[in-house]
Amino acid sequence: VGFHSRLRMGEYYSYSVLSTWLQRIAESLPDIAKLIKVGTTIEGREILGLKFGKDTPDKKIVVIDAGIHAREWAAIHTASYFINLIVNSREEDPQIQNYLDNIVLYIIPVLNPDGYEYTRTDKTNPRARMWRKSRSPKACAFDGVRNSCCMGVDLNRNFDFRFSEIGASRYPCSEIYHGPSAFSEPESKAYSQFLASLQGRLEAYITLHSYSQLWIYSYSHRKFTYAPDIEETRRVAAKAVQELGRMYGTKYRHGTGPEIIYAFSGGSTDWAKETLKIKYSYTIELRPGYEEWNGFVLDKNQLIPTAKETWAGVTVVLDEVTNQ
Ligand code: ING
Ligand code: ZN
Repeated sequence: VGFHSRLRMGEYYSYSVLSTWLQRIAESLPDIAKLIKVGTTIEGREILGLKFGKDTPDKKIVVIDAGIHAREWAAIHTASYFINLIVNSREEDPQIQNYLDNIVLYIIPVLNPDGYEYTRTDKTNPRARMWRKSRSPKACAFDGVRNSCCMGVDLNRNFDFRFSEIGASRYPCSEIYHGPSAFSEPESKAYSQFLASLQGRLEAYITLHSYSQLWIYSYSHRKFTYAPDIEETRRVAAKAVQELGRMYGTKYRHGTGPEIIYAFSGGSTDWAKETLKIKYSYTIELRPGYEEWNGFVLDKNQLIPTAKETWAGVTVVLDEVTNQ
């Protein structure tokens, strides 16, 4: 494995370093990894990911992403850690070998690279670190007092599932601005098309967020409104949070959005569950717990434990898909 195909884990990296890293992995390990381009952001960055495992038409597909929200750095680190683990531990780890042989696994570590790069400018603009949305141009709306104009769309409110119904805002200056219409944004539009292109074989979709230590499933727009396979969805989620907790004792709760946090619509997992009819569709909120005040800034010494325990939970889903 050559230059730049190894990154030390437990650190944060720029999107350009991460992109080069993904390219080098694909170049040096063509038998197990392929570089994929999901689409292009509003500022012109390529949304890149890796596809692991030899693709044959009978294999089931799992997609894992992170970084749809710019400030959720621990999620981006966790997805990067998964890539690093697959690349560097596959020879000693029979479980990873099993995945590489029997399923196709896509990992897209940064869905919103424009936003992520913006949060990395916090040295010159202290407020930037807490940016959540994309970096789409200013939109304006009269908010009752004045006409207010702001940049960015909450990409996890821009999916075509019960668009704008609940837990989302029509004001561009809101953190949870849903955008002018469903899939109005190039990032969410390209990603939905990418996921849709896998339909039929896509068995699991997992999106990593932070924070609150939650394992969330569908549907999240209304209480007591469940998606098909709810029993199976709950069973696997319960097992996943149990396995996750076995490592360091981290306590997760599982349930639909309104059951355990709040109702919202326009998110990627509900859209994927309903439109693509995938069996397992989970939003995972990583460390720290919800009682923490500013959990988006996770101490560096917690990054590797966070990623390790999350992998333990995610392997429960991967095992279900692999051994079906
Ligand atoms: N949280 C998710 C968000 O998009 C969420 C919360 C996801 C709620 C799924 C309900 C269902 O708001 C973060 N931290 O972004
Ligand atoms: Zn988030």
